[in-house]
This record gives sequence, C-alpha cells and structure tokens, in this order.
Amino acid sequence: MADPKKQVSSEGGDEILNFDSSVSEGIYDASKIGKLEGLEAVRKKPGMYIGGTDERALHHCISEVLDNSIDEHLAGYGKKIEVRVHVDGSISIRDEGRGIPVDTGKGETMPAVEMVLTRLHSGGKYGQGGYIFSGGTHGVGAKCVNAVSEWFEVEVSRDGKVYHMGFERGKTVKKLDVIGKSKSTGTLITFKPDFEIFKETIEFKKELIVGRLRELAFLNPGLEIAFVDERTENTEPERYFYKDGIEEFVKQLGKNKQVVHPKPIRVSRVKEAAVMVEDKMRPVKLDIVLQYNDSYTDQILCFTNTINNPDGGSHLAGFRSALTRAINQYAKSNNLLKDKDPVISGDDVREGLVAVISLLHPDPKFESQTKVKLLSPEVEGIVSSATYESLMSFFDGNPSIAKRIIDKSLNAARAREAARKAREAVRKTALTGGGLPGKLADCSSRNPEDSELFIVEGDSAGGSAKQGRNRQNQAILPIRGKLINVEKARLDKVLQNNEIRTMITAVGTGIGDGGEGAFNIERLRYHKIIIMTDADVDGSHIRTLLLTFFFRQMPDLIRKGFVYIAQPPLFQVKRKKREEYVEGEVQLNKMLIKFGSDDVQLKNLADNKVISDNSLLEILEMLESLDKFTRAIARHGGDFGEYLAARDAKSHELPRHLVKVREGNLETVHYFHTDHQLSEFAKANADLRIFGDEPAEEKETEANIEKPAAKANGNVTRRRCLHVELHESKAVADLLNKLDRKGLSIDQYRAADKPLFELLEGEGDSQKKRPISSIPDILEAVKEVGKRGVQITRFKGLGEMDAKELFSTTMDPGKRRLLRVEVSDAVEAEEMFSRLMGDEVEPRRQFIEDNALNVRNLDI
Ligand code: 0RA
Repeated sequence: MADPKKQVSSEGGDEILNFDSSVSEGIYDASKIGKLEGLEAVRKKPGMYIGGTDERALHHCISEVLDNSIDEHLAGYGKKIEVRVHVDGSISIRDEGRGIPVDTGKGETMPAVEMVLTRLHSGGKYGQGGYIFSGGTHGVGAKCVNAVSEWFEVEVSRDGKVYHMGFERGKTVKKLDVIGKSKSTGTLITFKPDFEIFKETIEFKKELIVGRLRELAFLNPGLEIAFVDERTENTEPERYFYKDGIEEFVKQLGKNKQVVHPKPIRVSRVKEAAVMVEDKMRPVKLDIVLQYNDSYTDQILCFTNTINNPDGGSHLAGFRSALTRAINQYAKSNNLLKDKDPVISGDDVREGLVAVISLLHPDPKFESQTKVKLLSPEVEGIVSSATYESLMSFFDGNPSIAKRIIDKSLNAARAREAARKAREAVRKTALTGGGLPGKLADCSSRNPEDSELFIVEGDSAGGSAKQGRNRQNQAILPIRGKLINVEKARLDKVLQNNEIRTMITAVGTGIGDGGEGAFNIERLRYHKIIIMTDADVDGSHIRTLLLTFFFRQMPDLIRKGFVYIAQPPLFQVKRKKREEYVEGEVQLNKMLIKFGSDDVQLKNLADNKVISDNSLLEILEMLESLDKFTRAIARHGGDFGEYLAARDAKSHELPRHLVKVREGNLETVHYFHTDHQLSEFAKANADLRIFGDEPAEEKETEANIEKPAAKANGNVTRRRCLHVELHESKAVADLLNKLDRKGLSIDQYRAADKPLFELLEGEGDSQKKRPISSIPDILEAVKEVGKRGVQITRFKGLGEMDAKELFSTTMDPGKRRLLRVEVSDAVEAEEMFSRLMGDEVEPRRQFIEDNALNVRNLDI
C-alpha cells in the first residue's frame, strides 16, 4: 500500500479504503480511529468497504471470507475448502486452516476471534496472521461481511475444542463458548446477508460463485474446493481440484480446439530477494503456462495473488515482449525466415495463444482499488527474462514444435496485412460519406450516455421496433440471415461480412488493436447495445453469434458493461378478453395465485372468520415461501410436520439441528434446538461421530445399550448419521409467526380428519363451498381456481407482437427488463463460445436445443 495515511484521509471521499495486510497499528492517528472503530462505519458506507450494495458486492462478500481461507492454504494450512449455500439464503465457508485464534491477549478485553470479527482496525498480533502472499484483504474482509450480515456465526476448531460465536449486524450476540471437541483445526463461517444493506437482492447466484471457485482451484494446485447448493434438488458437492494447477486451466480454455502441441509449455520461477517489504527482502513467485491452438484469437489471463487483472499490467507486458523476442530470435538463429517473409509482430505471435500468468507478490501495487491492472515495475523484467529463457530452452529441446509455432506466426503475419486493409476500409465507410448504414434507424440524440442501440433479429421485428421506439434515444439495427461465425474465420474474412460491417459502423468504436480503425471505446455511439432476438433456437443462435463477435472482437464492450440482452415476455395470458404478458414461470405462478385469490374467500373454521382480498393474497405468498422450506427439510431427510412439532412452545423457535440416524433399514430423525443439546446427544452417541473426527469411544454408551439385539449376536451393525444445521429455521419461525397473526395456526398444518377451512366462491345462494383440511392444500386449491378461464400461450417470436406491444413489453425503459452481459467466468465463456461456434456441428446443435442458450448459462 502506497500511503496508508492517504487511505484514511479519503474517508469522506470516493476513494475506497485499502486494507492490505501491511496495515498495522500506529499508522492511524488516534482521533480517526475513534471515529471509524465500530462496524457501524461499514454499515453506513458499505461502498467504501465492500464496493457497493448491489449483486456484485453481495457476491464479493463470499470472496472476502474465502480469501482468508485461501491465505491459510497459501501459508501451508488446509487442503480443502467447502462452500455451501443454504435454503434460507445464508452461506457457509469451511476451511481446514489453523482456525481464528480464540485467546484473549494481554490487556485485551475480548478474545482474538471477536477482535478479528468486530474491530475494524484490529491490527497487531492477529492483524495479518504472518502471511507473505495475500489477496490483500486479510483480516478486514470477514469483519466487513459481519457488519453487513443479518446474522453471522463462526465456529473455530482449535486446541482440541470447537468454539462458537454469534453476531447480528456486526454486534456480538453470542459470546465465545465451547460447544464440542475436535482433533482437527479450521474455521466455519456462516452468514446471511442483510436485506437492509443489499436492497437490490440478497440471493446468491450459483453462476456467480462457481466461476470464481474453479478459478481459485486452478490457481491453487492441490487445494480442493467443494460447492453445494442446498436450494436445489441435487445436493452432491461439485468438486474443483487441479493437481497441475494452471496447466489444467490452459487445457480447459483450449479444450474444444485443435492444439498445435499437446503438452502446454510451463514457465516457473522463484526470484529470491526480489522486493523489499518492511525492511526485508522477499521473494516473488511466477507461474506461466501457455499453449497454441488453431484458432485466430488469443486469450491471456493474468493474476496477482490469485486476483484477476483483466487490464494486465507489468506481468503481461514482460510476457508479451519476451514471447515476441524469443520467437523472432529462434527463427532468425535457426534460419527459418526467408527474405520475402514479413516481420513477425506481437499480434502475430499471439494468434491462437492461450496463456495463464499467475504471480505471487508480497506487496503488489495496482493502478486502482479494483486491482484490474498491476503496476509494480520490478515485475516486468522478472517475467520477461524468465519467459525468454524458458521459451528458448523449450524451443531448443523441441525444434519441431518451435517450427510449427513459427510457421503459424508467419501465416498470421501474412494475413495481418489483408486484415489491416479490410479494417481500414470499414473504418473509412464509417468516417466518410454519411457513414451510417442505410438499415440503421438512428436516434436523434448524439449523447452516447443516454442512447441505445437495439440489434433486432429479422426485418419484421425490426420494422415493429422502428415504429414503436422512442426516436429520441433509441436506434434500431435489424439484422437478417446468416451472420458470419467469427470463431472460425480470420479477421479479414469477418470484415467482409455485410452484417458485421454494418454493426461495427453503427457501434462506432472500430475494431482490433493498432493502426487506423483500431478499437477505441471513446468513439462508442451508444452506452446500451441491446440484443433483441426471438426466444427460439434460431434466436439463440443469432444471439450467440453476436455475443461471440463482441466477446472476441470488442471484449471491452462486454467488460465495461455496455452489452445487454432484451427480455421479451415468455407467456401471453388471456383472461376475460384481457391480454397480459408475463416474464417467466415464477411470475406466471404468481399471477395464477392472484387470479384465484380475486375469485375466492377463505373461511377459517377455527374462528369462522372470512379472509379475502389483500389479506388472502399475503397469506398465499407466505404459503409459497413455506412450500420452499418444506421441500428443503424433506431433502435433508426430515418431515416438515415433525419438524414443526418440534417448535418450542414458548419462544416459538424451531430446531437448529437435524440428525438423521440410519441403522440397517431403520431411520430415525432427531431435532435439537441448541448447540448444547446437540453436543449432549453427540456425547451420548459417540459411535455416530457427529462432529466427524471424534473416534468412537470404547466404553458402553447409551447408544450401544439401546441396541440389545445387535449386541446379543455380537454382530453390531454400524450406525450411520447425517447432521445438518438448519439455517432456515429462523426464517421459517418468522413466517409461522406472521401466519399466526393472520389467524392461521401451526396446528392446522397437518391434514386433519375434518375440514379446517372452506374455500368460498361466489355469493348468496349460488355460493360454492369447498372443504380444505390442511394449510398446504389452500395454495393448491386457489391455484386451481386461478387457472379457470385462463388461456396461456408460450410466446415465440418478437414478430408476434405489434409495434406498441413490443415497445411496452420489451423496449420501454419504464417497464422492460434487460440483462446485462457479464462474463464473470473466463473458462465457462471460452468453453461455451468455442463449443458453440467451433467445428463440431452436432454437439453444437444439441447444445443449443438443450436450451443451454438460456442466458443464465452465459453468466449473465
Ligand atoms: C487471524 C490470525 C490467524 C488466522 C486467522 C485470523 C484466520 C482467519 C480466518 C477466516 C476464515 N478462515 C480463517 N482462518 C484463519 C493466524 C492464526 C495463527 O497464528 O495460529
């Protein structure tokens, strides 16, 4: 960190506080500590600490906790990390590190773990855990997450014991307590993001999590990362483990392509005493893997201390220059160049290259807080000389591969000339003679910030869009027929395609790097480029071709968030002559419930009260949520009715633990409210090894006594058990209390012999009464009523809507929904684009048809 004082003084400004591990006591002046100390500061200005309150910041919280676990691994502690999303929307991260220290230091008033998780500037002894390489957030990340969590729990296994603490919105609510014994060490953190902070959403998205987990597994060879999403039916963990680290990363990135050499080339170097940090000379570690394939694009990913640097920086510069130098040098000294051959440039040697650069640095300097670009100047020379030396010795040992790579570069150099001409031609049409293509219906605004470009599939939808649009700031570009597949053609070919040329001209940025007509984001004419295609196979194909084009040729457009996908409605619902458009299944379900609730009233036979309108709708929505939890408990092997029966009569709290015990064919489920009850049970049933690592005790336990039959014949069937922490209990209890206030009691949950409710339809003499005998049946009955007289059609083409409808459902900024395209996961994106657009036709067709083109799979 350059100047810690400056960071503190930025407190009132926009700059984000930097919490590198080099922050220690004594740097801050006392007056400022007082002001900043409480975690209230984090809640007041979440932007300063976790980078905002949006979906991205929400997921960033996971990384903040995860980074600590990775740091432990990097320091040599722990080979496995597990991430679990729970049904109530909370998440846990479990590692096998040393465990956060729990002792209370001299002169301190609280245990270290509490300091670490609640004191913003707790530096000193436990501030950095002695890490040499660190993601740069150590120690501070977890406490910020604590501050923005509705609740946050930590379980530390250390010194033979399991410790526990609980927090709510950053405040300690359960003091440090011993809840069990353990032979291993590690930390388990579970938190539920606070809806008061993350106002947009508190829902974790799997796609936004696993990309990073896989990346971390690649970057930390030997570390196993497991992911479980308990919200889905499939609760088998997904495991990410790569023995060969980034070599496997590179292989994956080039998976669907023909490789030029089967084994990737590796550059590994530890440069001792490379940088001075706090008066000590420290090493820098470098790991690079590269491999050539037959494609025309290049992909080089850079990381510093496992953080991605999309804008590259000094490591990338060193690598690029060494690659160009080595290839030219080898070609020259081995007489592989003829007189008429063109000069081989940097662009040429990178054609078809996949590379991953991973640098470990004790004190990296970045251009900005977002760490997108590495500055540290000493790195360039280190990377450059290591790369040059390794490449030259690889070429010397593998002359036939060297020859292939050089031939490939020469081919690229020859084609480059043709591409340059084509590019300039495109650029010229854009600059001269009216410039803009005739098919484009431009908007009148010349301010890119509020201008939007809709790229529309087909002339007919294009026509409706032109009619319906807001001319002021919405431009329409219809595209038709076959777009060229940019994955399979070199730039010069791509640029001969009319649709592509039109698009480049309309977008305005130019394309590629270097020379006239090169990509320049400042020339972008619209800050929203919106792809609008049909919801069918053709539409998906066109959308993918467009995305591939942007991804390959204008990656900055995607990275900077200028590309969007329009979301035309999926259903049209006709009812009583009214037509409505509905986004998707979830909304459709909501709508049916609404229709149903409009037509009926609910009579509670317990008090003969009639519930209708808003009150009924509210109840139905709660029942929907409850249904979600019912399924979750069932997945854990429990029965929702029994689970509810275990509710504490006074406090109304629901059990926090479920233990399923299986003995032969017999299965029993136990529920516990407190950690204490659980550990008592665990003690009494030591053979179950509920805490995993406790060896079964030899002495006779209650559990053993309970099994006389098995004992008698000496054939003791081993009992197996599953312990699940029921994080959802708090949410379910809240829901039940709310239902209770609406007059629906928990006793009415289970089906009874006599009706508990009546669904009333119509009035007076013709009123229909339908008996209902349990709470869950209410929802089903109302939905059935809702479906009556409703005609639902799945919507196919944009062309099925007229201009007005198209505008109001899909283009009107006040009503539409847009998805911003975000490629958060390089592997996934790469794999998807090459699989979809590559040579093999059949898997691609299959892939598209299997709805893989559902935008979710694009990490959007
Ligand atoms: C402070 C000091 C030490 C480790 C940690 C914190 C630590 C924090 C987290 C958060 C998640 N997992 C974690 N693991 C460790 C150093 C421990 C020592 O010196 O024994």
